[in-house]
Amino acid sequence: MKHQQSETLFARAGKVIPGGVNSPVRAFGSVGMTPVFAERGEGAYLMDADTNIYIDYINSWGPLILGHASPVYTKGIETAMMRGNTYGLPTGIEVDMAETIVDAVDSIEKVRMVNSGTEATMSAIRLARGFTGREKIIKFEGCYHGHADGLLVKSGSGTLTFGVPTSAGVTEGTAKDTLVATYNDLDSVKALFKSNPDEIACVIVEPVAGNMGVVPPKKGFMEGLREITENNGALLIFDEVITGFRVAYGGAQSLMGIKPDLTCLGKIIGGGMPVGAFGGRADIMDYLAPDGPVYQAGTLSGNPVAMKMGLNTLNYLKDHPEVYTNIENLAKRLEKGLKANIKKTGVKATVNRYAGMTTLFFTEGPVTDFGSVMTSDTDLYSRYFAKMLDDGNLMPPSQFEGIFISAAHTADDIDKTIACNLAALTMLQEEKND
Ligand code: HOZ
Repeated sequence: MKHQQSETLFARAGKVIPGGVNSPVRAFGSVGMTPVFAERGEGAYLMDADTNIYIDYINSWGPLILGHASPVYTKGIETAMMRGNTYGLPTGIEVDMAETIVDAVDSIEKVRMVNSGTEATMSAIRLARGFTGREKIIKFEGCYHGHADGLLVKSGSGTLTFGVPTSAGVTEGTAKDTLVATYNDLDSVKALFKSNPDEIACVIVEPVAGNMGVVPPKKGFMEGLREITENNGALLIFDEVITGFRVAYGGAQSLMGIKPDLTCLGKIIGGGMPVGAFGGRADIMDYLAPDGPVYQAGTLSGNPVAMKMGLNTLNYLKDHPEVYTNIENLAKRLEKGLKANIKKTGVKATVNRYAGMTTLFFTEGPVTDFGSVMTSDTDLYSRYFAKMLDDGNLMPPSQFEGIFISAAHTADDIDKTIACNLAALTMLQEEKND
């Protein structure tokens, strides 16, 4: 495949945009390639600037649950824009959106709209601190909650990909209030509560880790977090920016039967527009200004055009619960195919899956936490990525991200990918034997 146009664009971009991209993972640096520049998308397919066409498994990193350019997202959007695309005043559609979210997610009694997942987690943490009067927080190694200072400590996603899990520019003062526990290890959480009595405001967690690759929670882990936080006067925050409206309409919490105190949302709720939200118990949410002392604001928060696209998506998902079973069935089909290929070729790899979220790790597994994630062979992943790309499959350009399947993918797409995966794994095994 030729990537001439993408290379030319990347060279231009490098002169005016740091690293040539507006978000680091997009630079394809960890797979040693220049990025593919997207030209257009349709359903499960993406066309790049060189007119190469791929089955897309990045799917904008999660928002596109109905695939690219679905008319569902954009229905009535022109009318909404022509009416005025921002006011800095409250609008009826924000109330519709809040009612829809409150109705969908059991633990959310009140919700505030923001513009990104980062804003959602950052604001939820400030609120947890304001509400409890405590300063420290617990996060898990390898979990990523956006790029606010206090959360860029031993985090995942791009920070892991580029080897800066604790970012430069985060002050020691800020980092010291972020305590780091091990995912799927309740003892590590208990130990932190024991050594920091009455100091921990909240535990923030991805109910299904998706930013160190997909790592599902072990049975009892989320229940344990609920119990520990309750017993210690701390809040439990679910970061459902990825899992919200993806693994189920009511989020991962609906599948797990857990009620966090606060939930962070993003991605799908904007239907592809930059939208985030955080919500939860009314007594906590009422601590926000203007009613309470915790300040949080945003000129474009609840933007009417973004709300329209988000609501179009959520309303469709509510009316079409089969989307979730279809996506999960496709993910199961992929998982089965990949596992069979691993067995056939003897490549040391393992597949993690939760609902429609999947990662193929180049390590024998099991992969249950940051430590086991880090045993993955990222060099093998890079070679795998390049071969899959060449054969028309756009996988995430990092070992530490998940594959996203949309409602637009078909069994035929998945079968093509499984066949390409077999070719790629066979190639890797032959290279190893040479
Ligand atoms: N942080 C996102 C992946 N978990 C990547 C966002 C992007 O580059 O668009």
